[in-house]
Formats: sequence, C-alpha cells, structure tokens
Amino acid sequence: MRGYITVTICLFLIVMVFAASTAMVVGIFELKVVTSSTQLNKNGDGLVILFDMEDPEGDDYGPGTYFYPTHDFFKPHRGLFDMTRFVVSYDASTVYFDTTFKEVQNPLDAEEGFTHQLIDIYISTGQEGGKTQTLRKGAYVEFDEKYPWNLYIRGGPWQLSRVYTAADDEMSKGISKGIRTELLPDGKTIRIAINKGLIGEPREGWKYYVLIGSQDGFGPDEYRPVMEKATGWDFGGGRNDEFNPNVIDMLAASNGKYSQEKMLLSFKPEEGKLAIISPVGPGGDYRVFSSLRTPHIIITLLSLAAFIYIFRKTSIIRSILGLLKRKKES
Ligand SMILES: [Ca+2]
Ligand SMILES: [Ca+2]
Repeated sequence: MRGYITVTICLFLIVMVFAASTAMVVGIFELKVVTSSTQLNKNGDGLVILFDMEDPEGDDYGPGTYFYPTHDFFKPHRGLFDMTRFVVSYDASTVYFDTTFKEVQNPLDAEEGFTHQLIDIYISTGQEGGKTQTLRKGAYVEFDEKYPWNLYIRGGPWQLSRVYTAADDEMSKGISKGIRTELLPDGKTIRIAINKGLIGEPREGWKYYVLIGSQDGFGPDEYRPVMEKATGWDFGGGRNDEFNPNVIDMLAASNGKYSQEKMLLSFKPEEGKLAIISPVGPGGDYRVFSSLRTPHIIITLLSLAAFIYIFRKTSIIRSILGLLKRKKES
C-alpha cells in the first residue's frame, strides 16, 4: 500500500514539474514577445488596442549584414529604419497603425512629418483569396503560405499611403482617400489612420507582416535597393541581384526560428527563391513555442533530475523499485 502511495506522489510531482515549466515558458512568451489583448489604451485617448508588439532595437540591418547609404541625407546612419514598436488600435470610425522608430527626421519637409521611412503592412485576415507574393516586386520577400495576405497598407511620405486588397494587381492604384498619415507629437511614431469603410472592422485574429524599407522614388516599388557595397544612395551588405530582401527592419521575435535574421536570410538564389517570412499576431502562437521548445525541455529535465536526486536521498525511489520488483515476481 505504501508503495502505491509513493508511486502516486511521484507521478503527481512529475506532472507538476512539467506543468510548472510549461507555465514558465508561457509566461516568458507573454511577457517578452507579445503584450497584446483588447484593452483600453493607457493614453486615455479612448482607443481600443488590438495588437501591441515591441521590436528589438538596433536591428535596422536586414538579415544582420546591411549598412546604411553613406550620404549625409541618412545621418546619423542608424535608427532611421529601426522600428521599435507596432500598435494597431481603433475607435468607432478609424483603425490606427502606429509604427515607432528610434529616429525620425524630415530633411525634405514632407507634409506627413517624415522623409525616410517606407512602411508596408500586409495583413492576413484568414479569409479566402489571399496572396503569398508582394503586390509589386521591390521588397524581394514572399509570405508564409499558411498566412496569405488579404489587406495591404502602404505608408510613406509624399502622399504615398494607400490601401490595397488581394483582389488588386500590380497595376492597381489602390485607395488613398480615407487615409491620413502623420507623425505623432512624440516625434517618433508614424501613424497611418484608415477609415473603417476601407478595411472593415479589425479582428483579433489578424496576423501582420510589417516591413520597413527606405523610400526611394527611383527604386523598385519605392524601395531603396540593398547592393553588395553601400554607395551614397544605396544600402550595402546585400547582393547585386534581385534576391536579397530590400527590407531593413521587420516586426519579428528577437531570436529563434522566426527571427528577422533567419527569415530575411532564407532566400536561395541558386533555386530562384526569395526569402519567405512569417507574420506575427496576438495571442498564443506556435511560432514562439517552437523557438522556446529547447529551453522548455531543458528546464523540465533539470527539474526531474533534481527530484530524482532528492528521492534517492530519501530512499523513496528504492521503495518504488521494490514495489515494481515485487509486482514482477508475483
Ligand atoms: Ca527594430
Ligand atoms: Ca525587427
């Protein structure tokens, strides 16, 4: 009888260890990666926050190798394309896409309040008819086939901001009426405000691809190219072909399989394939779990080893082994 009780206690403890380590992993995930849920904005401006995610600082280097162009126009040659936060919120009439940067400047006095940034937001709404290629060639990335995009928001200076749907093609002009693009008073956050009539009611299940480029009226699809060597007006650290992404920063986890660096490096010129990138979204996400699986297993195994050590010391293990032995003999 004593043996059965001991086995039950051991099994209970093992389950508890596993549950505790799982809770820890989930806790890390919720704290570090996505701090999102439908909640009232702390600013008290009455907006409901749908999605709020921080992006690592200092990763305005694409897959980790890109350099800014050398011209003074890009001074201080850092931070201008470094997104630090992305927030989607809404009120009764409007959906707000707020992208915060380390540095925002307006040397050419664009009326939107910024000159350098190009912001592409592709949204997978989960509806039928989505696409996995960008609307036009320029970013040189493709999207996860599990999350094709249905809505596409282009944000930029010089009245570039537009809304497109997956029904559009590369010749489509998109919709510009009902969109307002402005720099918020913090001087770091570019807001694209879109009339709900253009994109519908926002939904919690939306997934986002947020790509940051450098706006260049002469570049492919307005993207400033990343070449092998930086010049006055081109980024360096890429390749002199059309395979390396022209994306300088993107919204992604800071490490693991779905990190920006891994995804933007996944292009294969020899096979003619562009980099494939995955979206982010609110709520629990298998993507983050997959990158945290290894620490989870290590935590669980270490905890189990500690328990076994303690049990051996208190000779409980010996009584379990004795019970098993007796069962075998009978
Ligand atoms: Ca960043
Ligand atoms: Ca990033």
